[in-house]
Amino acid sequence: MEYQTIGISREGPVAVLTLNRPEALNAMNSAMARDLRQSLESLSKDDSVRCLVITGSGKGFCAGADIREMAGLSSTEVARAGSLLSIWETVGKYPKPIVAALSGFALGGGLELAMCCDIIIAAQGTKLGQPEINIGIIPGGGGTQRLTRAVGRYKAMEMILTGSTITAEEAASAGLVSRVVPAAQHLQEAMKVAQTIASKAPMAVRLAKQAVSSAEDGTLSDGLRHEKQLFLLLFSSKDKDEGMKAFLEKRPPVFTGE
Ligand code: DAK
Repeated sequence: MEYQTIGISREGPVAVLTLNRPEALNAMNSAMARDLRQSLESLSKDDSVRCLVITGSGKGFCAGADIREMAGLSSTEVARAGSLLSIWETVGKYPKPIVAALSGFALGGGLELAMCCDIIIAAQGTKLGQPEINIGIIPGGGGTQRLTRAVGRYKAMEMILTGSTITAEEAASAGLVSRVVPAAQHLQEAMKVAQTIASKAPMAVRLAKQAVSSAEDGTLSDGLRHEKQLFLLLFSSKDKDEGMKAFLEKRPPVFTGE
């Protein structure tokens, strides 16, 4: 299927979604949110897709929600803007792993989108921030919660209350990005990580993502209980038999997803 605001390509088991409104620094408007949501839904049903990469075309990842579109909206209209409202939730709850490949700008809703992904690779020179305060609003796509969990209260408060940006290197040392790579190599590096993930046992990948995600949701004891259940579940998978057998036989495993 063709979308107007995003591009989709495949490299074997990895699907790449490219935010594609470079004339507006890939600002997320409702058409893009709808395209992204529909493409994510259809990729979630395709078993041959094991991992996704989200990146941006042109000068950067995403400069946030589209201010031109939001400027005239009332709170009731924003609350009714279905796709825009749910895109961060859709990505945040996505069952397959998603790697965000950042360059240029990851601001506002763009940074919130990256924080909904599982791994964030940023090119040197990327600027990250929650500048909503500069236009009289606050983060609404999860930024106050996810940023605080990622970097702690004090760094998050500084970013959100001042609206100032931080560099990719500062973000990496604060734990906000997984890794900083040389300029223009973000997509290539994200693809390498995604291909590595895609080569692992699919059910183990899926449950590992679930288990790590639950560390953010509840108490430590709930999380440990959940991890134990998922861990035991994998002992009834064929891929566990294959993975361990392959190790003992000193050969690469052949995973089937069962
Ligand atoms: N929206 C619309 N257009 C944008 C844009 C944005 N967020 N960011 C950039 N553009 C457009 C610019 O207007 C300009 O278009 P033309 O004037 O050429 O037509 C073009 O992209 C290039 O931008 P600049 O000329 O400004 O480029 P510079 O390199 O000088 O500056 C910049 C780059 C990223 C520093 C600057 O463009 C900038 O400050 N942009 C705004 C960043 C921002 O404030 N982002 C936060 C937006 S608020 C929701 C959940 C979440 C949200 C909303 C709803 N719900 C649950 C409903 C999220 C809200 C936000 O993200």
